[in-house]
Amino acid sequence: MKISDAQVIITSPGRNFVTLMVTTDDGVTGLGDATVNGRELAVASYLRDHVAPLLIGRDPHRIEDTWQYLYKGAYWRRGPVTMAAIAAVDMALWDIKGKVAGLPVYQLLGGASRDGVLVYCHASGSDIPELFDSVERHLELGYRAVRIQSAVPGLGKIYGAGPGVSSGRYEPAGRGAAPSEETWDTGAYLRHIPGVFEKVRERFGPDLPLLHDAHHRLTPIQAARLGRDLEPYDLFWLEDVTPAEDQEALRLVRQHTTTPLAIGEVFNSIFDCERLIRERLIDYIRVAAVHAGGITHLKRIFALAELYGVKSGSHGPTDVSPVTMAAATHLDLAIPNFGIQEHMRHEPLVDEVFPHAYRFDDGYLHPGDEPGLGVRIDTERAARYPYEPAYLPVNRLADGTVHDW
Ligand code: KDG
Ligand code: MG
Repeated sequence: MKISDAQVIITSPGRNFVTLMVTTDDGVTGLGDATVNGRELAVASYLRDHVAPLLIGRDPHRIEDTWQYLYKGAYWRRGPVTMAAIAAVDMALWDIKGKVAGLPVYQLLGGASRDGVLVYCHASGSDIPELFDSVERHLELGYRAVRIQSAVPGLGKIYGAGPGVSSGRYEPAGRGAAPSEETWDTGAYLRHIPGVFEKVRERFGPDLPLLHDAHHRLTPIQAARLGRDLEPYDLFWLEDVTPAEDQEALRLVRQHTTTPLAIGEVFNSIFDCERLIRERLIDYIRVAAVHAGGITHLKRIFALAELYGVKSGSHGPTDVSPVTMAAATHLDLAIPNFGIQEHMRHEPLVDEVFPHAYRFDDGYLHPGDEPGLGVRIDTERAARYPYEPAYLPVNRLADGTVHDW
């Protein structure tokens, strides 16, 4: 069996997705996600111009060898573009292997270690009543863990919360030639957020697992204070408190708080997480299959994490495609140190372009039992939605300084 074709498909059913479709000489196809939000065309070019031609004629069953070939063989290692391209190939080859074996990918990974994958949803609001409505709506849908985001008085719309942001949606601020800009004030945020959690706990009780994302916006000492101030509200995790490239920052945060810490959605290699895991500076590692080298590399990261009592918490926003959600769910079902999986519902149009076997039921995701990853792409529908430039917003302080997020 040989790879005979590798096509890059860019589609924008409400938002952009880059998908690799690998085909073998006996007609088996595999899909991989290569979407890097706001930088989609860079990965598409990397795949089309530099990777697809190298795949032709290769044995699709040699997943590890192909991974090493694309990683070590390129000389230029790591980085979101390279690792998303490798991830797409990797997912597509696991998909093919599953289809050839007649087994869902989780069976190839050792079989199910649990019956379903606990997920958390996103609730947000401009004010407390809107936030409560959002939490209630998600609980009615069956979610058993909820991430809480809130607008901050005095600030306008901030990423993922605030006037004009419908809860559950977490998209780029708009499609256009340039990113929109938002204004940020860490002091106002730190004064507001603990009160939000106090009210949420009063309303929804002590048992509901609650999470929060600080989007890398705090200094270490600010993050330490936030973690300490949130301790009475018993968070499941506090995510991305400091800029992720500064691994040492989390040591300081750790010294001041017992609030569990999670980070990793912007990581693309085991080397980005190794110190955080080995020195037990975090509790959950949040790498995504698409941004960190696919199933093969995530498996390696989670195996390292297992040694140190760190659990998985894969990134699963709407800007990763259903192919990544499927890859994550297969892995989550199989690994021993699964923690939780992020789950934002894609818009119905996205699910029409990417029909999938994974399903949400009563707070849990299950990958389904179709051979391979269990996701298809409807190429005719995909072609109806051409690429549109879209960017994440840029974050500035009141004086105009560009700020982390
Ligand atoms: O593309 C960026 C988004 O995926 C990210 O901002 C979402 O922070 C996020 C999350 O936790 O889902
Ligand atoms: Mg996040």
